[in-house]
Amino acid sequence: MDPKPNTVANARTSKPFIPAFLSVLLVCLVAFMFQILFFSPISPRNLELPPLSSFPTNNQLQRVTKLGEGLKDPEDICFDKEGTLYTATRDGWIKRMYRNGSWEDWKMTNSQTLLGITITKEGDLIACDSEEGLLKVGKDGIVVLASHVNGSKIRFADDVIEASDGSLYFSVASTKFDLHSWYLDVIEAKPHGQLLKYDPSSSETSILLEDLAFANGVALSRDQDYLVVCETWKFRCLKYWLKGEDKGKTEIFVENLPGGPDNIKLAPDGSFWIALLQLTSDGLEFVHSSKVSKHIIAAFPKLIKRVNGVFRKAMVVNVATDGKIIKKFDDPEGKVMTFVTSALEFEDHLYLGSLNSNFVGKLPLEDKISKSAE
Ligand SMILES: *[C@@H]1O[C@H](CO)[C@@H](O)[C@H](O)[C@H]1NC(C)=O
Ligand SMILES: *[C@@H]1O[C@H](CO)[C@@H](O)[C@H](O)[C@H]1NC(C)=O
Ligand SMILES: [Ca+2]
Repeated sequence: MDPKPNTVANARTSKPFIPAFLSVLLVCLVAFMFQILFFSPISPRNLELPPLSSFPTNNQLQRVTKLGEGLKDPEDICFDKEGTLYTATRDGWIKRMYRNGSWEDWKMTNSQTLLGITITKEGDLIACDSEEGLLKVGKDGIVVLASHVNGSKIRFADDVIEASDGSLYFSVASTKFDLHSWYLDVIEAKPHGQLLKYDPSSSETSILLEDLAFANGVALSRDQDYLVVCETWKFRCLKYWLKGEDKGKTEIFVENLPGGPDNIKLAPDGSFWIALLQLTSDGLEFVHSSKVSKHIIAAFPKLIKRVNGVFRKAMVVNVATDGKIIKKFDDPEGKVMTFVTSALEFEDHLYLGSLNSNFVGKLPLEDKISKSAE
């Protein structure tokens, strides 16, 4: 066989072959992009990320002890009057841990979409079900308290708190996206969140605030004169006045947080603990500056894991009533905990919930413990 004629033939055909190949590739690419843009589930907007935090990073969250290992993604925690800890897990159980450390499968809700929980004065547990709305779990079994507001189904209820008059204030993270595609709300960067109020005397639910940027944690101030609601992808929390001359008005409580605020809890001293999601990274900074990359990520959800830091780190902050950060605890490499969504102070310890851990974290607050020992 003589390879020469072949080589000549190849040389002859390769010339028109390359432009033809390229144009086919180009057509495919254009069709592909058209497909991605045309069928995109999002209509995105660019977003500026907050400046880098000057607060130094530490390893404090790596010191947690693990409670109830085997729990499935305990997003939130609360305590009742007896000091029993409750958490809702992804398998549908509300589980609880007695003071003596023993755990009990308390109630089966048959819901895989439970998020924020709180205990009422009456001793019932209220849970946000991101598909059903607001649930009451207690002596009477499981009751849906609120499933609709202003004629629309309540979607993606996220966190709830009870005021002393029995009103339940709760957040809707997004009226457009659901729990499983929460990151689409983040990369779309348009506000679809709400703050709602359930009035137990009329059983009515009303809208207090709309157009919130992924409304997440809600907490009441110690005097219940205002409520704080977190806007995750705006890296800030808002103060909504419940009493006084500013009643019904909203102002910024804290902004430029070093992460996206998830749940927020009132601390015994009147300050707040906020769990922060790692929604800043070089990758995300690029994504938030490019609508095309947002559409591509929406078409290939697996890409989000590459730029999304929530599965790689954990961070919580303690914020004073004037909005200043007092303390910050990190697990910067995600060695022990990642995706921490809740931080609750109880008897000189911080209890931590997470959407990517199989336990509740417990961290001694050394400064408080040494103070009470003095
Ligand atoms: C812990 O306390 C609960 C409730 O009082 C009780 O039912 C349980 O048996 C106790 N467990 C242990 C190991 O003492
Ligand atoms: C309630 O629904 C009505 C009719 O759909 C609408 O016009 C109104 O703006 C809604 N109110 C709020 C607070 O969203
Ligand atoms: Ca939450």
